Amino acid sequence: MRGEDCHDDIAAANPDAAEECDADDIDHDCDGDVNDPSALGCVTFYTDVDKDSYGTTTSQCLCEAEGTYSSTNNDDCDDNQSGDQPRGYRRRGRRRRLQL
Ligand SMILES: [Ca+2]
Ligand SMILES: [Ca+2]
Ligand SMILES: [Ca+2]
Ligand SMILES: [Ca+2]
Repeated sequence: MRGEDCHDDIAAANPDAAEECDADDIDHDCDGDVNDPSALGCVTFYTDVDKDSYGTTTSQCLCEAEGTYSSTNNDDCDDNQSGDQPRGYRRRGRRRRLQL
């Protein structure tokens, strides 16, 4: 089943066309999604959950950074969201003895 032409004024956009990355957010293949993953001209982005600009090996080819797919490298060896090192222990305030 063929979809209808979503951009009748743009010859490069029709249900048989391949999605292309473009600055004008044209839905080239008429699937309702502009600049789909793996579109022509896409760039590989890696997930960077802790936002230190170093990504992991989880990747998608996208037209632009999207969500956690924001890094162009996969150099992060530790991409945990909390940048803090785990504390060994927490000092507790002294408990007051309750006299009964
Ligand atoms: Ca068209
Ligand atoms: Ca599309
Ligand atoms: Ca497009
Ligand atoms: Ca990271």
